[in-house]
Amino acid sequence: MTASSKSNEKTKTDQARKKEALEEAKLIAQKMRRNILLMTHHAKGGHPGGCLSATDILAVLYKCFLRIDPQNPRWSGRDYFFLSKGHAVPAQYAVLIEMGFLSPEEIKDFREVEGRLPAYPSCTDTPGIDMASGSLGQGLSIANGTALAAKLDGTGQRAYVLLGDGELHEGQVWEAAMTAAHYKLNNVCAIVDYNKLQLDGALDEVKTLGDLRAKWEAFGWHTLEIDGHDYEQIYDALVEAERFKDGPTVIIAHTVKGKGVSFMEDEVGWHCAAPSDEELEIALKELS
Ligand SMILES: Cc1ncc(C[n+]2csc(CCOP(=O)(O)OP(=O)(O)O)c2C)c(N)n1
Repeated sequence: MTASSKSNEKTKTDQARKKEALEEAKLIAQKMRRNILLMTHHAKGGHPGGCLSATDILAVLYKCFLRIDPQNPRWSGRDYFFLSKGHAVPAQYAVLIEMGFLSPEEIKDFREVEGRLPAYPSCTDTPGIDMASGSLGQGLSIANGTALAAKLDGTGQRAYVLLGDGELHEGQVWEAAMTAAHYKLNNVCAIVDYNKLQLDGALDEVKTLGDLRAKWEAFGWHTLEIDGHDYEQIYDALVEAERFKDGPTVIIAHTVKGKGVSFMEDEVGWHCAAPSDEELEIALKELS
C-alpha cells in the first residue's frame, strides 16, 4: 500500500467512525429529550425550553469529545464541562444518564430533597458535575481557572462551557472573555446556545446582542458559527476548536428553544414550565 492510499484508507475509516459516533449521538439525544420531559413533568417544574435547545450539542460533546470516566467521575485527568446556564440541568442529568454516571431510575429524584438531582447543578451531590451554577454568568470564569491550571501542569485537559445567549447580558462573561484571550487559553471552548429567547421575551426585545460574532472576535476569540442541531456542524466545530492553538474558541450555535417538541419550539412560555399529563403524552409520541 502506498503512503497516499494508506492516508485515503485512514480518512475513510475516520469518516466511518465519525458517522457511526454521530448516529449514536442522535440516539442519545432522542433519549435525553424524553428524559428531560419526564423529569420536568414528574417534578412539576424546571426549564424544558433551554434544555431542548442544548440537547444535540451536549450529546455530541459528551459522546465524541469529553474525556471522562463514569467509573471515576473525579478522575484527575478528566476534561471539564461547565453548564453555566444552570437552569438547564435536566439536559446535563439526561446526558449523564446516557454516559453511565447516573441511573435512569433517578429521573424521579429531580428536584427532590432526597436523591442526587437537585433543581440546579451541584458538584457535591451529583457525580459528573463539576460546577454549582444557576446564578448566570460564572461558568466561563471557572473554565478559565481550570484551563489555566491544566496549562501550568501540562496535562492537556480541556475546559468546555455552555452559555445561554441571555446569559451574555452578564458583565462577568465579558470580563472572562478578555481573560481567556489574554492568557491565550486554547484549551477553553465556549459554546453559546443562541436560541434568541430569554426568560420572558425575545432577546432582541430584552437587550439585543447586536453583531455577536463581531463582539467575540473583537474580544480576541477564534469564532465559529454553526447550526446547533446539525450533527456534522457541531462535530466539525468541536474538532476545529481542538485544533486551533492560538487562543480560545467560541462556537455560536444557532438553536431553537424547545427543539423537538412542536408546541414548545420557539415559545418563550416554555422557558420555565412543566408539561401536563396530556402535553407529556403528545410530546413523547412526537419524540418516539
Ligand atoms: C445572575 C442571574 N440573573 C438572573 C437570573 C434569572 N434567569 C434565569 S434563566 C434566565 C434567562 C436566561 O436566558 P438564556 O441564557 O438565554 O437561557 P435559555 O434561553 O438558553 O434557557 C434568567 C434571566 C439568574 N438565574 N441569574
